[in-house]
Amino acid sequence: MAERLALGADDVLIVVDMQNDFIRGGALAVPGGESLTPLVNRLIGCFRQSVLTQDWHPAGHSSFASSHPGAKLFDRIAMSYGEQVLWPNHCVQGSHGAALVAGLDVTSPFLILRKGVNGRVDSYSAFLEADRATTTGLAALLKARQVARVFVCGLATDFCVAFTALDARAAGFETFVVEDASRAIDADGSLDAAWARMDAAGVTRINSSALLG
Ligand code: VGL
Ligand code: ZN
Repeated sequence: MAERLALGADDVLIVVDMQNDFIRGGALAVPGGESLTPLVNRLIGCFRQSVLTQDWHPAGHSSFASSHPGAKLFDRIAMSYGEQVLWPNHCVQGSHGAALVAGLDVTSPFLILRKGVNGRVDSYSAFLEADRATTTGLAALLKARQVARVFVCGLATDFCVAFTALDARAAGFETFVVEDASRAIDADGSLDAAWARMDAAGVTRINSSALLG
């Protein structure tokens, strides 16, 4: 059995993008996403500090295939900041799809961080936008709150969870991804690639049993 991790005041849970568009019936449904909420709520209950993120794009966002005439869904195109996957329209600010899923514990987390709000730059990560320069301020906020260890779960393992975990690690936090409390899009080998990057960066892969017993 895996080692049990004791949690303390310097630990934070980041729950990534548990939003209607990423579950069954949503614009960019992640397989199994709708089944995660009870487990995620149990995890939130284990942490003294937790943060929710919300993908929050203006209409016509540059990550939407519909914003690029002639482009197809899931094409990869070159943007000023690097490669961008073109997604279906999703998580448009104020829409039902952008709302946090029903039943998610939105009471305990001290922060709901909205990201991807710049119409021209995507932001998978809760820490840095895709230009790799614009910060959301989250690293500084967590450091000011004495956070040492960051645990990440939610949607999707291979995109927003992975980028958030990689940036947490790069910001100097000991970082864990709770695998069974996350679900992946897994297109074109993206899940294997994401785990390879996380392993190489020193992000630790755990299951919720390490936290819940
Ligand atoms: C996400 C693709 C586009 C995610 C967000 O939450 O993983 N993926 N926007
Ligand atoms: Zn998005």
